Amino acid sequence: MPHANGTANGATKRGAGQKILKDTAGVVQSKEGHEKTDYTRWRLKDDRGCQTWHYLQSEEEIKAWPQTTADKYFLGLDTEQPDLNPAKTPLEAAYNGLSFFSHLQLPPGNWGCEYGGPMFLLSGLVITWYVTETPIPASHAIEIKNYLFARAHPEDGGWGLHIEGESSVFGTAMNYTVLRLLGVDAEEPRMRKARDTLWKMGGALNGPHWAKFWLSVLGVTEWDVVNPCPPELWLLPDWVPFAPWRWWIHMRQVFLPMSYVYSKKWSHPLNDLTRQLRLELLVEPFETINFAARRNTIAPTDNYHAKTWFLKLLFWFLAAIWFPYLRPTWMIKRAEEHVWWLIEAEDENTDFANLGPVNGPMNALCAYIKLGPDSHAFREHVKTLPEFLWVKDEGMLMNGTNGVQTWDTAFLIQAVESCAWSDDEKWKPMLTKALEFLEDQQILEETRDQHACYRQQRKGAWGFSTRKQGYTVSDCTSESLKSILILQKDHSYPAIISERRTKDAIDVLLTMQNASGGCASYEPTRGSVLLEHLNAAEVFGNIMIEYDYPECTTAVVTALHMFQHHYPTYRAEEIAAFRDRAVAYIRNAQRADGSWYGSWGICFTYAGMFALESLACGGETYANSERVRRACQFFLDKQMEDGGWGETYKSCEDGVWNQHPQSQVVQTAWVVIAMLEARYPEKGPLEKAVRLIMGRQQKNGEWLQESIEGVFNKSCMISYPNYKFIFPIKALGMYAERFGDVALL
Ligand code: LAN
Repeated sequence: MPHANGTANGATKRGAGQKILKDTAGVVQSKEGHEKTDYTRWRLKDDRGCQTWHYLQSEEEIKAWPQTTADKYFLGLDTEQPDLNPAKTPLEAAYNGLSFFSHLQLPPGNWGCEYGGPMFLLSGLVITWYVTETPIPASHAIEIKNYLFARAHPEDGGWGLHIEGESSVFGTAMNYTVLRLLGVDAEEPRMRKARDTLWKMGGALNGPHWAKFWLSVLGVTEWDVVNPCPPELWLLPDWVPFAPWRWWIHMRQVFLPMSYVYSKKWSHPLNDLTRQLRLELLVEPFETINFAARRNTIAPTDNYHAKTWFLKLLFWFLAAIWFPYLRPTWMIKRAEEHVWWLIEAEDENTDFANLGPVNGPMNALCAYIKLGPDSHAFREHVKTLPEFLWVKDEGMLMNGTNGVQTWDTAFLIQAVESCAWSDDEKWKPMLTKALEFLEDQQILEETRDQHACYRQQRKGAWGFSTRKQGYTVSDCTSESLKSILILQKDHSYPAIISERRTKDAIDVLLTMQNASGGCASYEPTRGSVLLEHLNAAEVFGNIMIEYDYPECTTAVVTALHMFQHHYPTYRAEEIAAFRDRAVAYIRNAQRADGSWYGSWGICFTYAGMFALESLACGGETYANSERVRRACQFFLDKQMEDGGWGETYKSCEDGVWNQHPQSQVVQTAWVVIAMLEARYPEKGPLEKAVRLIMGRQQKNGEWLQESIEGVFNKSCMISYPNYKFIFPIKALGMYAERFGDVALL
């Protein structure tokens, strides 16, 4: 009989920090005693898009595996890229930018990058490693600590939901815990400062649901503090309006393993360290706390989406009546079995990569609980989890997905095309490799038990990162398809993706439209917006169902448009109807002030670029559309003195434009592209903007990192570091095509 504290599942009592493997060659210690690895020893391996970082130990290894320019760039080391001929014209600037960026292409043909931003991911991973007693390399532990300290809030020493956010209980409690598990002393000054901040916010019991979940797994809090996650919801028939299969995929795939662990009430056995953590994270003595009464306490900093009274009532019923008195044993058994079946299917369908960085560690924990530390499934998880990790100048972080491979590669191809360089001998080898990568990443078959696992059609689709992860995304499929059509049909690149395979992609896209005409991200919307009343995560908005997004819709519209140009007879009527309805959705989604709200990039500048592309694709431009003129006016009103545009991430949180004090290269490029798509007639404002983009370029062709670019769920920001190359290059190319490649600097 497995014991609730998990001892029967392989965990043993101990009081130490994380088990650490000693790969410490080259590690140095500062005067203050802070360790740092030797950055010349780190290498990124990219095996068909599966990216892992390795810390080399011996001189032989170092000789056999030299550090590449890309490695050096990611690590913040000198890339030794020469100064280029100073760019005078837009195309010269694009050329210099592409010269630099081409050195970052990885051997399989893709681009990669850090995909950080969220500050709640590492904790899931490190707690999972800790409670499963998985040893981790010292190099990793050292650099995770460095990253977290580098990203602590400069004033209060805490952490927010994301790297640019204000400190919150979620960020602070979880990252503080990570540091302690990795061996940092509670009395180290930075820890004391973070703890003070946490205590001012009321301690960990004022954290959101996910914080309470992980701390209960760790054994620091009691399970009574976690709002109930009944796995029996998975037994509901499909017609039930709130059945989990209708939820947004990221929510249901997180809820899945969470409900399993919750049902087991599995906790790591208490030891000296976790006993100590109780004192550090909780402001009251553990023994005096009524955990059940703290299920809904939450600090204002963390309460982005307050729970409704309805949800609180539901939780009360589940916690006070259903779980203790009504829940039949047969139902527990069936629910846990079914949930475990779904978890196994997810593991198998993704080769243990899992949908994302939250359900990845949770599924690993479930495999450990169910099958034990020596099971095949658990060992595969341990091998695969490092694919989420990334090393940069500040240390090691956890990416928001297992990479940005397909997405950035598809966009780069389109940026080069905008410069009319697809046939240029100089760039052909780079583009050929990029094409080969996209070919390799197209998903070629459906999942096991597609319908029973509630999976969207995927044969012919592309995902955001890799084929192994294997989740259809509407816009990733579209952008990849467009890039392939550009190279294979508009230019004479080898037709390595057959006509049938492009049609498979179209078949998938045609399943993605909502009744509104818009498209969502992973699958069409499956539930009512009323489900948002069940949003229990507190820290995010709009997470319970799929919504229509101008960005995703545009990508699909433009892909269908391009495809039809080459294959006018294939499913022609359906495509035409799809396009009309999609463009009608885009028109509808415009706000009175001419803008569109962006859900995946910050914010109005991002969505405006896509929406105007959709309208242009349907022949709607500045000359013939009041709507387009309104959109251009919205941007013109926001242009800054220096010619650029800049909005902060607060635009996403508040839903209204928040002016950034500094113009941003990426957002400026988005607006230039938007206005060119709209065929805005005057050169003046665009020329000024292009000058700004060119002026910010470094002598070696690169642009430097500015503010964070991306967002999800309204409140969490995420970095897209390659955008500072891709979109300026595209904007410069489009500008030159329209207004001529004349000297501007
Ligand atoms: C992403 C990254 C890519 C992004 C685009 C393709 C840009 C978008 O147009 C569609 C949605 C998608 C695929 C997307 C969805 C949500 C993701 C996966 C992320 C923003 C990256 C990280 C985020 C994921 C939910 C993070 C884990 C957090 C949870 C709340 C589960």
